[in-house]
Amino acid sequence: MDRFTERDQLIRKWIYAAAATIKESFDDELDIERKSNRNDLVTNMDKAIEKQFIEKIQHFFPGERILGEEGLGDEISLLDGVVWIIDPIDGTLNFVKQQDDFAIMIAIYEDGKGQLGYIYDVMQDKLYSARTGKGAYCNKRLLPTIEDRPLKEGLVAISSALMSKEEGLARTVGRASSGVRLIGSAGIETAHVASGRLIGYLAATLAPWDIAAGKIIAEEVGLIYTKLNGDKVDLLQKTPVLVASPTAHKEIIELLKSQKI
Ligand code: 2AM
Ligand code: CA
Ligand code: CA
Ligand code: CA
Repeated sequence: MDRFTERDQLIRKWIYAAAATIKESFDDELDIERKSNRNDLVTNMDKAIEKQFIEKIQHFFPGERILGEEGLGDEISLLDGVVWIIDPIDGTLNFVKQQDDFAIMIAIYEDGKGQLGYIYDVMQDKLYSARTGKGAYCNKRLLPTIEDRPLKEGLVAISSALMSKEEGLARTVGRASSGVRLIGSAGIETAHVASGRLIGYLAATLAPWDIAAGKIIAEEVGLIYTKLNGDKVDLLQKTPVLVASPTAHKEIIELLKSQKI
């Protein structure tokens, strides 16, 4: 058992405990605050779950740095050493409006390299996980390497922020693919690309905690995870993202170039 096996076992336990806390809160009134705009929300649950994780990490792994969306962890400007990246509730708007289609995400990077990634689709009870070099899983099922189909044979998810920024995008990508789907959780959408339900996912300005776990899982099944222009993702920057199977990825980049998006 190496040090990542121990972390893997603990993280799974912590994620299920966090999901139980969230589900138990469904009948309670939420305390909701706006962040950058009226669709960018944070609730008392986002903060409580992030706090739970941080306390556990600090207890078991004192000294390891933590980057959390709600800012209860550390200020991180370099990815040296072991860094935990946490999105306590991904899809907060879905959590508030639908009590569905939200995820808990955790990743561990070491010296900038992804090691462990987890996306837990709470209401579907599906834990997508990956350990770099050891495959990606949905619960206990090993996810096969992605089938490299052309764009026209698959469904594509687009974030609503990107849709409203680029009005023609859904039409362009929709016409070139089997169609467009919107869920509203970067984690769940990325997990669906990794499991083959979607052929690609495009999003505007995702943050490190939106990207960290999904990138590890996606790359483990052979997907290409880049910025919208095809450049490498810088994990510490907010960045537009395209994750897709290799052929579809190439096709989408070409389409975006020809549309000047
Ligand atoms: P969040 O719910 O953790 O904030 C919604 O399309 C997806 O984009 C969610 O995964 C959401 O994560 C993410 N996202 C990133 N930046 C956002 C923002 N400024 N406002 C709303 N959602 C954002
Ligand atoms: Ca948020
Ligand atoms: Ca998020
Ligand atoms: Ca979040």
